[in-house]
Amino acid sequence: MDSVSVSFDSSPDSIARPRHDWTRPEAETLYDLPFPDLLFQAQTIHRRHFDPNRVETASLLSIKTGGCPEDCGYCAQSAHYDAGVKATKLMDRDAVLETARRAKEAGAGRFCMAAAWRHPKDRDLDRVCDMIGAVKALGMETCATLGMLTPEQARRLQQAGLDFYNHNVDTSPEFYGKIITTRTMQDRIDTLAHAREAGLKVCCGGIIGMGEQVGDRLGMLLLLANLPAHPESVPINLWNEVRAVPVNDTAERPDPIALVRMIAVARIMMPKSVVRLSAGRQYMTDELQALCFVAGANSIFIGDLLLTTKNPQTVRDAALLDRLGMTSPLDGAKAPATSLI
Ligand code: SAM
Ligand code: DTB
Ligand code: SF4
Repeated sequence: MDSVSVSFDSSPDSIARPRHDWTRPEAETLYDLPFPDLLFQAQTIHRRHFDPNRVETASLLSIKTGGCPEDCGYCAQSAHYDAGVKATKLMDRDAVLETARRAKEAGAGRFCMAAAWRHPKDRDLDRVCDMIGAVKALGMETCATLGMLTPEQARRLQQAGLDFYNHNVDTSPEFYGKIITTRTMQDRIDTLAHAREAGLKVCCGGIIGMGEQVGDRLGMLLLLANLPAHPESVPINLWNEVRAVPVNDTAERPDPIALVRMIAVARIMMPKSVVRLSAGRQYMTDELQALCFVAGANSIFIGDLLLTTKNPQTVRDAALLDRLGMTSPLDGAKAPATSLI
């Protein structure tokens, strides 16, 4: 690997055009850089494209929980496992809108509506489109994650005012089959293409800590960075523990330094993408989160509940960002909320 060099062309042309031809040896070379060199490279690139002192905030709402026919081995909402999550029907529009209003007041810039579906039925999509229009009218960015989409469904969501579609690749192509059998990686890539072709911005990332190797984490980043267009948003989730799901048999909490290295490599390979430190912040110290921000993470979920699992309290997030002298939409929030639900 010593013979591989990764060039950091600083010409205006290279800054304007992110690469889509990353190789595994290049990703490994970056990952293995001495930590100060890696963070310096990541910070340098981060500063070209973003305010380095600012993080975005998004809030999540599970608009339809549990009973999902998919067998994702990490997920509390799969009907294949008994994680103790009660299945619910699709929420009604007014309840969703009220939660979005409170999320905005608490300092969320984006509102992400999640449903535990393999794919939406057209009848349900009508209702979700209605919710999207109403949330958008509050002046928030909108995101939805509803499972696989047809090209037509993606177009309808875009026309309803949806800004982002979240659909994760979850892990490397090689590790994928150990975690999910009911949906292929190609199915996911097809849905991402449908979202993209419909004019939606793409939010796509994955999970670490499920027992994968560092090579798998880099394999996931290579897949994302070599898509025809980089996802505008890249969520990096640390597996949030859920009982009675298969991932319990293989899960291993990653070394915190390995997480920072991975964030830094994501920042370098996808220089213009917002990298979200997503699930799993409940296990992270303030110092680790601070290092992740230095490495190029620039978005978080706020609110003490993600979908079925915990997230740090918004007051703690606001205090951390304040101690770091960083800005976020939390600064303008009316009152720091302890719960958004
Ligand atoms: N059902 C839809 C789908 O999977 O396409 C959308 C919701 S699903 C919960 C969205 C993503 O959340 C998953 O793809 C996975 O990356 C992440 N996720 C789910 N459970 C998680 C857990 N326990 N810890 C960390 N991330 C998780
Ligand atoms: C993403 O990558 N992380 C969010 C969002 N996209 C939908 C979901 C995290 C879910 C964590 C597990 C849970 O709360 O059930
Ligand atoms: Fe269903 Fe999404 Fe959970 Fe997979 S991650 S089981 S598709 S809710």
